[in-house]
Amino acid sequence: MANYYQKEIETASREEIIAIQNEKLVKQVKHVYDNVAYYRNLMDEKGVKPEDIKSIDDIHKLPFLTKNDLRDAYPYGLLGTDLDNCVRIQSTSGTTGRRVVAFYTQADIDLWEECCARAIVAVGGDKSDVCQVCYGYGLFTGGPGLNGGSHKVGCLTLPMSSGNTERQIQFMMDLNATIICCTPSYAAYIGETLAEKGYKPEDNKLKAGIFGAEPWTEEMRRSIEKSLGIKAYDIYGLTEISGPGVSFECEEQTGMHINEDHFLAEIINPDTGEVLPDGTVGELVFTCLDKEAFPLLRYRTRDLCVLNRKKCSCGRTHVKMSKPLGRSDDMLIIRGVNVFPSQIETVLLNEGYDPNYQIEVDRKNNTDTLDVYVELSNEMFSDKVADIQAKEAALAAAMRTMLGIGPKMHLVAPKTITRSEGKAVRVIDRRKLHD
Ligand code: DLL
Repeated sequence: MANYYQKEIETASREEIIAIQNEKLVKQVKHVYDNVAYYRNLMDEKGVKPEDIKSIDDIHKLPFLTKNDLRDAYPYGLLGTDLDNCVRIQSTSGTTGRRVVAFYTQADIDLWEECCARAIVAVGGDKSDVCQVCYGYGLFTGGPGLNGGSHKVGCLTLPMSSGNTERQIQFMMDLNATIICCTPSYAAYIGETLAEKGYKPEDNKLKAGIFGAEPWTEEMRRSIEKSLGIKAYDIYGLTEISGPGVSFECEEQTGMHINEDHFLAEIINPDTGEVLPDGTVGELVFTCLDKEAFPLLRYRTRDLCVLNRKKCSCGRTHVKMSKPLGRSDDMLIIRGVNVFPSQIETVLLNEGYDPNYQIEVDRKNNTDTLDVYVELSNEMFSDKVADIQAKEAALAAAMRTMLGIGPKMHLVAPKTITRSEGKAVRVIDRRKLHD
């Protein structure tokens, strides 16, 4: 039997959800037009007035916001309220250009933490649980978001932050953690470290993990579930829209319910901006229906995914999004072929390798090169060159079938690829350095 944190809204009928969205959108557009000069200018340029937005059917009339707008408006240009009313900032881990800084009022924090609480209850969490949060704390939204959600549910919260894996394991075992929240790559690393210490998956008390903040495949899900002896659930979010909990997986594990009472989702063609029907792959766009301090309208996430409104067996009625299939900006174009890092991960895990790999793209003599470094486990390791070469050739062939191009495979010794405690860096694109 499914449990809900806010049953009424999580299982509301489509008509009820649309009525809520209509009412909130009309109010929100007015709020933004009156308070955010940057967006008012965009609306004026497009010739749209708040009165033109009477329901969610009119949403396509509004201008989009992109990450460039956030950079242009940095830091205060998209504030929807007086700075005095704000109680928090969070920020993205952006490595290039200006960081994105998002502001929150207390009401914004409450709404965000409630979304995270919904996610925790959806994986079976309640006040009897011990919830170990090993997403980073600080400017990154992962730690603070899940921490707040865990409090709201009433779990005993272990605010571990990321890193110090020895201590993570000691607390997990000594304090009987039942739910763990971290990036999937860190979960894989914790699983690997537990095994090295001689623990079997059944030795820990964990029952569920809430993993997100980076792309991960179904194969990775199965591998983590096996190594930790848990059910692994996906959670999605982005700083600009609040943080983790914009959407979350339920017991069905077939996509993430978007918290539609707060975030209105659209899928668009990333090249033309045209709105696409449900079931089509495109770029996810969010409108914050009731955030006060950072009320982004039609924000283009650059995440590519599919929306699905099929009835869910958990009883939740909110639309589900697929795992992001990649970001429109992290798709690699190699010799003209579109390659997503997730396809490489799928092949590796299907072929029995651990999820420790790195992808290197470069351009030599005007030709793109794709090299994939994959770590061998102790069991797979061999000191016979012929063995390794045969494995590399088999992997390259499997990659060619999946990707349409054959990368150069490099099998490397155990423990030579750096482990990640937060978001894993899977791709190094050296072409960018030459450009
Ligand atoms: O990563 C928020 C978060 C924290 C989500 C903890 C889940 C758990 P940002 O650092 O702003 O925020 O990065 C947002 O990360 O646009 C996606 O490209 C990617 N992302 C987030 N969750 C997932 C996921 C946080 N479950 C960007 N699967 C987003 C794939 C994800 N990619």
